[in-house]
Amino acid sequence: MGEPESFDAWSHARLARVEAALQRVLPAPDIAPQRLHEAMRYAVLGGGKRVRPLLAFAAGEVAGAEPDRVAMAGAAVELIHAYSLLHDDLPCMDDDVLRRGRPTCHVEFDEATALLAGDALQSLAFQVAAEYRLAEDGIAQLEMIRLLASAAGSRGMAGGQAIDLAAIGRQLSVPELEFMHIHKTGALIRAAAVLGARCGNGLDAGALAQVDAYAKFVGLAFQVVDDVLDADSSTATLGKTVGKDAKDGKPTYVSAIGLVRARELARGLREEAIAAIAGFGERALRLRQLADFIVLRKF
Ligand code: GRG
Repeated sequence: MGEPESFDAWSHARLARVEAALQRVLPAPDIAPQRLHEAMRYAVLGGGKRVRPLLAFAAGEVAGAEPDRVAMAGAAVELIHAYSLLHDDLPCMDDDVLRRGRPTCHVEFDEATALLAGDALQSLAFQVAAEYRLAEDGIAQLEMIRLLASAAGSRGMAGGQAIDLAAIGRQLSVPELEFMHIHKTGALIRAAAVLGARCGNGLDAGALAQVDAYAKFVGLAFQVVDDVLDADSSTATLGKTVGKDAKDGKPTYVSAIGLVRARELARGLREEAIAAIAGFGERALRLRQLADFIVLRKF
């Protein structure tokens, strides 16, 4: 066997598959109601790192999953992610005007359209998860849909957002920050990896738990790095308003422990993530590379 392709080549090929899946499932802009469909497409197709679908692909490789299935599972997760960013940017939440280097959806369209576009993206995610074959049998697929719903709901991402909103103006301890982010950002990242693994049928419960543990550490590392970048990067590089969390009185890892220790924390979480999947050997190459990408990223 020759050298594996570079991480860049691997991720470009998977990104192309996810974009194709998203293009396929999003309603065309000329279908009525046109403005709503245009807003949905604007929120989803305007860039983004697609970290969650890439995690699904990397975990899918451990489980021998078919790429077409993983692309649809990854697209479903990305639709939920796009809805969450869209609603997070609304005036009743973060009230932000810039996302992925462009005006946020409610600025480009209007608030009511943006709200509805988020609602419709969430519904579309579950439609996709139910409509396309993701697993060998219906029971396995039902469990995947349940997992996605639970990760997006009040015991997952939406719950984390509620904790986040309630924390404005308070400094949280590191365990409190961790609790918030395990829900707000971590739940969907974990779901992405586990769904990718479940698209294959090669992993038993113990191995799935290892993928989940990896994704829990990676999800936290992702958030710590997000806080570091928010304090130490530029609006031009990130394509979103930097320093906004501090300005809005939101607790962050940087405000809790400072930049240097936050960077150390991210590196430590990366090591824990990689240790969690040590048993998979070379099959976990892409999971290891993604952990590196998440911790070393500059945007
Ligand atoms: C509104 C129910 C509801 C939830 C919103 C995820 C979230 C909850 C809000 C996003 C706020 C935020 C900036 C969190 C920091 C981590 C994060 C999720 C960053 C954005 O994700 P990326 O970096 O974005 O993957 P791209 O644009 O690359 O897709």
